[in-house]
Amino acid sequence: MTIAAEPRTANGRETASGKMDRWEVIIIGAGLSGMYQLLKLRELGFKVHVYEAGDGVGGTWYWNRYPGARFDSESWTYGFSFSDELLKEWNWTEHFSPQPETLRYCNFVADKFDLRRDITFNARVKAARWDEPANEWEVVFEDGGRARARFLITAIGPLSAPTMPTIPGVENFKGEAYHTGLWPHHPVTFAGKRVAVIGTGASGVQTITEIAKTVGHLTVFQRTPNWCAPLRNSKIDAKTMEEIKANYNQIFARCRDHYGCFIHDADPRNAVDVTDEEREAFFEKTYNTPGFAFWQGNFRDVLVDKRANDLMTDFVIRKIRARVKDQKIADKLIPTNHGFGTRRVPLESGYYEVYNQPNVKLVDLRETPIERITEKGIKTTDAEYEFDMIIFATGFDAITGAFDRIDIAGRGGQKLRDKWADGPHTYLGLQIEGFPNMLTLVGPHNAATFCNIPRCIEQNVDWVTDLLKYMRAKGLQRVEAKPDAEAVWTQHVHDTAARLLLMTVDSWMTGVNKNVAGRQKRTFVAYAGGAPKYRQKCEEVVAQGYEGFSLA
Ligand code: N01
Repeated sequence: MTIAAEPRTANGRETASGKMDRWEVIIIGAGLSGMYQLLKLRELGFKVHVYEAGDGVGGTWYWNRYPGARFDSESWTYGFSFSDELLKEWNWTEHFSPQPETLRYCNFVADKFDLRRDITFNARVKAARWDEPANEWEVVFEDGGRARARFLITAIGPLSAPTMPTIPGVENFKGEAYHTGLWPHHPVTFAGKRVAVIGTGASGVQTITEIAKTVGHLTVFQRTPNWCAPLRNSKIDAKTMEEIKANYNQIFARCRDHYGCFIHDADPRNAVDVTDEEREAFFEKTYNTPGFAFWQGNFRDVLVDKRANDLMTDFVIRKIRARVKDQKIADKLIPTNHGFGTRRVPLESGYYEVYNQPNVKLVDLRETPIERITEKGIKTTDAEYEFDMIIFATGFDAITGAFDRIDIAGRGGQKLRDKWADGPHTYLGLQIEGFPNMLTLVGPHNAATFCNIPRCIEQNVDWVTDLLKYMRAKGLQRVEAKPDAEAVWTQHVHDTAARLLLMTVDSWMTGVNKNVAGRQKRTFVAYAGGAPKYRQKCEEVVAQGYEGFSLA
């Protein structure tokens, strides 16, 4: 069994093996952050180049083309805000855009700003090494090609290192096998097939709901159930799109003020302070509002006060019970080890109803764990199942995983993966002591990982662009976080997360991935202080002459 995206053909510039390219700035990754960073630096006349592992732009939206993949941010809050022209020209057709439309958007941006001429595709970075005497980075590609630059900007995404389960025999299955995060480019059909899905995170929930519409028979292998909330997607007609365009300024201003840059403001009241009737009515209202309203726009105490969270959780239990006919199946679908919203909430469009279909079976791995994967299917402790296809919706080595997959060596040959062995240490989630001139867009400890991501990408990219502009103006060639600034920021990240209920449960947000050695201990890998506070801190650092950085 091989899981890999299609063999790829280049549509950009080729990396010739044995060749050495030279730039002022290298960006790794042509997802949204890499594309915008390229544009900003190119506008300022920097000699900048992007290297991308795939054969097209789009990052997450390039790789995650599994059935049912779509936004859970409102489309019109997700697009880039930096260009009025782009905002005017692009029309979203659904409030929560499906993956093919989002990938079209990424390509539209690349075409409009003629980005491809500065991107090399099919160039997976294998290693990056800081050359102290030369004061520059050398990057090595899988095909043996090399490139050098004064600055290295990682735009490699927080969820871009897919992980397979460490189940014995996983490589033996002879049927079709796909990972949601490496979905092939050719059409995949489900009609008449016996399909298994392992994993019930956001990718699993979307995939299961979509393929249940056409599948012959579906078996879902669930280890930990997740709390889901309804997405409530709908089409955007031409008139609504015009209204959205007329209101973009207000929409982005509202996102700017929100903790995670969504349009769902938390209610200023505490769930524990209102009457039962008021609380129930508000829960009902937000549950019926599209998007993350129920999670992000709920009472202000539901994610920090266990009593409030229990009330919210109880409401969702009643919803699940009402939607699933067989209460024994509902029991399995209701999480018991964490409260609502303390893990990333998958948004769904008929997920629970899938389990009312006669051709869908739920296997609870807490009762009957998988023993091994066989040539024909999956063997649990109580049964052996045969399948035509297995879909691995088993997630990612999140946030630090994509860094670990590149052999990054900084000053004195120190390996980044060694420095981060017990969790990341960063300054502002943008720079790392010992790794001069390397900037990490959407890196660990950065508010962007916990955000309606393009909103925070724009902040990250603008900040990095200003830094490079400042350095050029002052004739500076080297930037590196000071050890004490890094220690203080890292401690602040941990302190900020400590009060959150999400620190009480294992998930990718708390740095846990049972399929990856060394990822068993909880450590908060994003920044939980919220985007407005993060932005303020970044601005203060600049106002103080890049306080906390050594500039030389
Ligand atoms: O990954 P996950 P994901 N045996 O880690 C299970 C974003 N996203 O790809 O919880 C059996 O959430 C694992 O079980 P457990 C979003 O931020 C966004 O679904 O470890 N099961 C879990 O159920 C999201 O949070 C969108 O017990 C195994 C699942 O696999 C993030 O990406 C859409 C197993 C992994 O869930 C990651 O989501 C999709 C094993 N050995 C994703 N190993 C949008 O809507 C793992 N599992 C924009």
